[in-house]
Amino acid sequence: MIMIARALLSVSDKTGLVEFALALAERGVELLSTGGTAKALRDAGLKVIEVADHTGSPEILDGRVKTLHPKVHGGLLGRRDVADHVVQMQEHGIGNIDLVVVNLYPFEATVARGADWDETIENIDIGGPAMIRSAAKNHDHVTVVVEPADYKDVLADLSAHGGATTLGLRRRLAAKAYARTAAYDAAISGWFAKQLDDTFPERLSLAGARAAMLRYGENPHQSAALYVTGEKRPGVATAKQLQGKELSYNNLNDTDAAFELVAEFDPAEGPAVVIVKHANPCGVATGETLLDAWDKALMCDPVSAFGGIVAVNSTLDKETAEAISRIFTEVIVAPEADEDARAVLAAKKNLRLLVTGGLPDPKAPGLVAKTLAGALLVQTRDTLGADSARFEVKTKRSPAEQEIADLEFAVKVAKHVKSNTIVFAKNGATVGIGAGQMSRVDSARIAFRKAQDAAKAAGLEEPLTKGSVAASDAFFPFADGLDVLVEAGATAVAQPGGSIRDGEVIAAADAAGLAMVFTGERHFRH
Ligand code: 93A
Repeated sequence: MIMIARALLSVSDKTGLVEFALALAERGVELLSTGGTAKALRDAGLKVIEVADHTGSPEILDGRVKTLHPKVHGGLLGRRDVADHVVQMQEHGIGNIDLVVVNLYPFEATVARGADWDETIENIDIGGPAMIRSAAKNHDHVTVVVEPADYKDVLADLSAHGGATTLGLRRRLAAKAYARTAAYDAAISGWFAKQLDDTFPERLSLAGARAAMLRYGENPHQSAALYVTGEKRPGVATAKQLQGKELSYNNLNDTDAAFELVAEFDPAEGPAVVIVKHANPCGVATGETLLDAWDKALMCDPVSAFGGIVAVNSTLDKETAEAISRIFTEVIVAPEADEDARAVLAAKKNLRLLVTGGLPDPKAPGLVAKTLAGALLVQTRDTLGADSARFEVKTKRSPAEQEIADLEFAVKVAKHVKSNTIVFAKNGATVGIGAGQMSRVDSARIAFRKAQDAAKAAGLEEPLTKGSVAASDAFFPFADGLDVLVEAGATAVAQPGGSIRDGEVIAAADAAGLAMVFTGERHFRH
């Protein structure tokens, strides 16, 4: 049991400080403290010893050196169960410090309010992180607290254990302490990178920086950072931002989704365009020209394309840039953008233009991760590409040549749509996308309904799905999903197969005169 006899408090955020210190003092804990913290405690009537008096060294250099002293760090790092440490500490007059309560100079807040260079530098805390790291290393003996939210847990532990803390709590707080110093240093390195790299004027430069703080996460009340893995893969993390506002968390996520999908289309086989909203494509097309591909992609779902992310697989040209800039677009990402395209987009101050210098290889191995409560779920990237050579025809009718090409296209897109996925495609363009539903039949209905809406908006009589093909990311558990595809006017379907009701589904396709192929390859994306 480690009884808390001496605590060192040095905090910038003084929330809850007095109440916490009072509770410690009532337990007979001796309080050491730095200038401002000591004053706050003394003003509240508490008895405090200044660290300067404890060490015999005054705070110097405008407070830059307050706690950087062997009497502080020896008191934090000395092991109480190693005889040699105990002897050395006695020799040097170093007393144990059992509890450290530190929160750091508000570097992030200083940057956020737009402080100048000198003030920002002055807000880099040195002594605070040093104490946090010393105490956390020696958590076998020392308790470290880095934010007011943890005061109550420490007091509860002390009450429950007669003035001592448990190893479990000390370990948890140590882990949190290193997470705090890591995030703090990430914020500092991100700020430096932004200052030094003038090719990324509006955004934190990522080259050389391990992490960049983002303005906020998926929502404004969440904080966020971008950690660069260093993988040499053209994409958002290594892109050059040529113009526009700082990329948000959602922009980064959606732009990545768009670019990874467009990279499935080899530029040697022709231009391709992807429009993404909320990480799902709402229009994907190949075309004779990039402009042609854009027009076809936009046609799929012009309502959702508003405020979207556009990815192209080849050099962005003037005509396409003009067409894209006619609708509100958040981000354009391209391997390259020519001078004319750049000039066109320069007029759209807020639009972010990213150039990546190339396309990622969709077949390159790699890892993807997501978090669970208390765990990290990691898997290899889905590198399986669509290939009609692997299609197995299951129906009486075989798909025609154009149908096969469109089925391959639809499977490529389906891989990048959140499950359950139904993708209708025709002549190298999506004409209806149903994403992210809990039942496959609902995804089919949504894709069909969107195709009806798009046709209406374009003044066409028939839904765009009439005469199209469809791909499903996973097998049809029942024939009901297939019935919707028939109703929508699809003539051919690709799906992995593997359901115990495959027979019923094939029979329904035959009854409607559809051609159906099994890919044998599932592309769940949850
Ligand atoms: O300037 S420092 O990096 N040098 C130090 O030796 C030092 N020791 C504690 N900043 C230092 N601190 C920080 O001072 C703490 O992390 C805390 O944020 C702040 C508390 O100062 P005060 O008690 O004077 O308000």
